[in-house]
Formats: sequence, structure tokens, C-alpha cells
Amino acid sequence: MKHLLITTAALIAFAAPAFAASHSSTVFIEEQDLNGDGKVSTEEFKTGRKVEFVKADFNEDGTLSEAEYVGEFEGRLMIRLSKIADPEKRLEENQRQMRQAKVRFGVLDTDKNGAISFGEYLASGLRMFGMHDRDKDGFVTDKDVALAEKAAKEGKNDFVQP
Ligand SMILES: [Ca+2]
Ligand SMILES: [Ca+2]
Ligand SMILES: [Ca+2]
Repeated sequence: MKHLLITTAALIAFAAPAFAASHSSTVFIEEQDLNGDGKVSTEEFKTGRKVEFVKADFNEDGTLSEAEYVGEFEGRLMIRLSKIADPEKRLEENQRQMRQAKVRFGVLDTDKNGAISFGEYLASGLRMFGMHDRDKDGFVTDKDVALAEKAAKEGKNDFVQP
């Protein structure tokens, strides 16, 4: 039983960061490189987004309700928060993160119909992909990481980090 629990937690932890694409290009490549060739193609990224979307769409109606989106996030959050020993801090962090998740839901729901469609979900992902793909060749690679490092050295405070 214990073994099963650890395995499930590890699986969720592994899948976790992919849901919200990382701000770090290095981590972005680590998480989104499905075929292990060291770079992320646009097609590869789209496939990953589809998998994440379907996973969160519990009632399989093709859209993510706030409950589905926030619920998926909360499941992963609980595992992360279990590492915080102080119950008061844990509660505080939980409330803060859940507020942010609801804000993110509102941002992702571009047409404000109360649900995230795959189109909306993909569009936000592709915006993120575009920020990582600094040389705009349709792939996020080591070259883009190097460009991010250069920007950081030049003191540019970009949303996307190396
Ligand atoms: Ca790849
Ligand atoms: Ca919508
Ligand atoms: Ca690129």
C-alpha cells in the first residue's frame, strides 16, 4: 500500500509542472521534451498540452470547468504543501495558491464563458512557447536557453528565465 502511494505521488509530481508551462526555458525543455531529443518542437508541445487537457477534463465534456481546473491544481498542491511542517504556514500558502489558481482560470477563459476550451488552453500555451522560443525557429532548444542567459546577463528582467 505504501509503495503504491509513493508511486502515485511520484507520478502526479512528475506530471505536475507540465500543466502550467515553466517560466524557465531549461525546465520547459526538461518537462516538454516528450521524445527525448533535447528540444521541444511546436507539434510536440501541442501533443503535451492535449494530454494535460484531457487528463484534467474529468467529465470528458471537452472543456475545463473551474472545478476541474482548480481541482486538478489542488491535488498537486496538497502534495507540495505536505512538505511544509508549520500548519499555519501551510494553510496560508494553500489559500494564496488557490486564489492564484482561480485568477489563472479567469485569464485562461478568454471568452469568459466559465469554461476553458482546448483552443483557449492551447493559445495560452503557445504564447508561452513563443516566449521561450527566442530565435523563433519553432523549437525551444539550448540555443534559446543561451539567448535567455544572455538577456539575463544584460540585466533584462524577462518573464521567461534561462
Ligand atoms: Ca523533443
Ligand atoms: Ca472559455
Ligand atoms: Ca528556438
